[in-house]
Amino acid sequence: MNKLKIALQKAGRLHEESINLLNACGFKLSLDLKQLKVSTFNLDVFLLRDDDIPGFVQKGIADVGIVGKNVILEQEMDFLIRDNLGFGYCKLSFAVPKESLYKSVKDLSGKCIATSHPKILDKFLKEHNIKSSIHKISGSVEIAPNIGIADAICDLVSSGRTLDSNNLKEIETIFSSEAVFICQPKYDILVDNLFFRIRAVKRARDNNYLLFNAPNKNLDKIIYYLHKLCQILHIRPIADSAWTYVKVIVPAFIIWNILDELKKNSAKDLVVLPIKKFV
Ligand code: PRT
Ligand code: ZN
Repeated sequence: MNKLKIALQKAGRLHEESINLLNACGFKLSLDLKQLKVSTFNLDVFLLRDDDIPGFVQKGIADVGIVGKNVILEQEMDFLIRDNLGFGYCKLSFAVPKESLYKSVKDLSGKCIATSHPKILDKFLKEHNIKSSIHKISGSVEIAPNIGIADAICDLVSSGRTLDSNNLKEIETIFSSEAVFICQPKYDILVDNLFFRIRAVKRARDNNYLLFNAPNKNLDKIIYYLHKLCQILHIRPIADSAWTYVKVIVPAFIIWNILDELKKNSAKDLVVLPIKKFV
């Protein structure tokens, strides 16, 4: 049987969530993978530096990979991206010393910007007709203004704590990044099957299952409200009562707004359940 070959980050910010996602898709991988290649009966996993993942997929050494969108854009391999994965969120932003007067990237014309993403930065500056010099650094970019080798930085930010502790402030964002699923534009049945499972897991994570009893006097109003936001699965009047039993699938990010609205309309016995898979 052909095995699916997948490239994942060996260690670092995307490692754990990548393994968790694959396990939710039915694979059985340990979180404590020590080797650089791990095989199960249906999978070969290559554990790599994240920067090497796009090249492995582009050359066909791996069928699929999970890597930050920022890495793909920096390596100009956007054609490999199939889907966003909903973790590893960050943004590529410009930051300057807190006391500096630079308010936007336009103010950085003629200045030096340190970055670990020189290609993305160069493209952005050209598109905005800004002439700055680029100082490439592979890591610890935030140190650059403090030691006098750059006026500003262009780097990944998530919580903003690293900027703050290096006396820097964010002034503009180029783009938002997250982990992406990559493969060649033409893919076989094994990849298609994994892609199908990933979508089912993502869809399940993005939604909740909500059950409740609605008072008949407010039922029309409640259903009208839910209709615009959710997928309604089931509406069943409860015999000899003034209540109707309702089951819906609700986007997780608005669950509290929906619960508030249902409470306002005197719904009771509201139960929210996680979904394991949603196909
Ligand atoms: O060893 P390897 O080459 O595989 O790993 P790496 O060191 O290149 O990458 P790693 O593990 O740091 O990040 C992997 C991916 O996670 C990145 O390519 C991004 O897609 C994503 N990601 C999400 C981040 C961050 N958040 C992040 N905050 N990558 C880096 N950072 C760094 C940032 O560069 C800065 O130094 O964290 C610092 C800022 O964090 P906050 O929380 O203080 O803002
Ligand atoms: Zn890296």
